[in-house]
Amino acid sequence: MPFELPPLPYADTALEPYYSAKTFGFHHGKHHKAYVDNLNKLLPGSAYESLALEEIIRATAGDASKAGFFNNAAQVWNHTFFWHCMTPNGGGRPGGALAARLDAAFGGYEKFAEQFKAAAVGCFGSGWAWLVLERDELKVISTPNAETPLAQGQVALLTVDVWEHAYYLDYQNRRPDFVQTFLDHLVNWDFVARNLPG
Ligand code: MN3
Repeated sequence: MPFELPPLPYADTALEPYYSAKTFGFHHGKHHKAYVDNLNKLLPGSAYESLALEEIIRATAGDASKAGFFNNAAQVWNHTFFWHCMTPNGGGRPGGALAARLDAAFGGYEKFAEQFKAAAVGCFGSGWAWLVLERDELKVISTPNAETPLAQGQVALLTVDVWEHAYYLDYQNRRPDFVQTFLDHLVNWDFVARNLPG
């Protein structure tokens, strides 16, 4: 069964002016689609043909000879996850149990935001910044290229894509402005809360 490009969870204009329909046209319509198409070209006749996306990622992680499978499968997963991390009227301080978890782990929302922004801005070249759960601990990490917490025994809670293709049309070279806008106006905290186990 070939994989399909999942639709965006909102209209492509829903996050304007912070994330434009033009960027979605390329980022979802071209980049994300290319990862799906490339994976579908690799799978027939391979050992991974009947596996779920998450299983392909875990089965090929860390194996350089399977980099084509891993990179495309992980990028399909990472992008689908990223779209859900954003919502119209999102961002700012979360409420409820999540706020308490961020307070306990980072010493408050501001400290969390500072760490998340530093990880995103400091990620050299292409990659992702994440809020993850590792065992029972909340952590901010960054991963290069297609690397994903899924392959590292961590539960992904939130991510921002900091490949240039994620922000160049709207923010040009100003990655810090994109990440600040993501935190202030786009984060879907309800989605993040739903990713917390139990
Ligand atoms: Mn991307």
